[in-house]
Amino acid sequence: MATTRVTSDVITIERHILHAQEAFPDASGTLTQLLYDIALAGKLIASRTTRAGLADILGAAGHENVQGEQVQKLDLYAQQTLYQLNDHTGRLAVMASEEEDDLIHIPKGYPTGKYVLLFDPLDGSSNIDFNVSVGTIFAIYKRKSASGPGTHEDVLQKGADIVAGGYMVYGSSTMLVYTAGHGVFGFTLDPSIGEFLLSHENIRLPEPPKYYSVNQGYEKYWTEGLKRYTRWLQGEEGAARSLSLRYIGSMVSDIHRTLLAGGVFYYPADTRDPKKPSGKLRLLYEANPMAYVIEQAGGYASTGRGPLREVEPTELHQRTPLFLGNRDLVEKAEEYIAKYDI
Ligand code: P6P
Repeated sequence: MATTRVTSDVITIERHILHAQEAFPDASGTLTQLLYDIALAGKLIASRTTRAGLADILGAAGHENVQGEQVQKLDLYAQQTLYQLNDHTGRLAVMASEEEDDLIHIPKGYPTGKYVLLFDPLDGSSNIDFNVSVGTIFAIYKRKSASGPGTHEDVLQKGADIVAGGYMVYGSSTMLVYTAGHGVFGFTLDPSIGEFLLSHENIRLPEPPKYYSVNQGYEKYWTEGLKRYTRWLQGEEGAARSLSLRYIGSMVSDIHRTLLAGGVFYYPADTRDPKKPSGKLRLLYEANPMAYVIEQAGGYASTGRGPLREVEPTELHQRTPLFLGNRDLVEKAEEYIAKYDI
């Protein structure tokens, strides 16, 4: 008797990754399992960011919950969740996080593996108290050292060498967006079954783009090139069209919208503070993975003076100016900066 497949259109992230792995006969499945672990971390973090008990997500509320635990700040919860799901699996040589000063080594007694995981466990967490979407950003590399505990060399790799990367965004719904170099795929969490289901197949930056996204409150600190570039985006300076401004102040949300609606997100060098000439955003675990997603979707990511993913990192938490989105918009930024800024 022919049976109707009731689940043929239900593609879980596990099923998608396994199918994608079939294209790599020599794949050991380790990267697949690592992506599963990250998706599980996303489910656990989402359960905290969306659950009704606001008191235990509004940071360290200074009281114990019903289990007698000291309520943790959500970003520390996210950090611990990603660490504890990955420290014992034997898939990683080393980790690094926005929350930790130095390398996060695999504990003694557990095997090390061939991958490196960099992450910002909860980007934008200062917004959580205002119910603004926040996100987790991750980047996966192959280790460069031969074996044993991972090294700084394993972590300080340029974005061009990334193996897989993406983000989870905890908003009106929870989404996981990732690429492993063969297109960008989006999965939306169905809380009723606890599964990420494929909702956005092979995402491409749309044309024409709709928005530009920058904190215009800092315009008084901008260089001439940046001011003229922004006026071009607004339709002056002989631009063919004008874009609307959207800025949430939560990088994952601003870039997720850029990916789906088209446009450009930029956080330029910060001339306000000579100690931060490279802007606010971090190269290794914020800019590079987001740049990889955008470029796999047909866009381009720049420091304003050249390809972002070609920057050779020298420090774990180094910052970088960042322009990413539709290629023509980002290249126009490079043109204005080259023409007007020394
Ligand atoms: P500003 C959030 O604090 C964050 O790290 C990113 O998520 C966001 O893009 C940026 O800072 C916002 O910074 O200076 O515009 O408030």
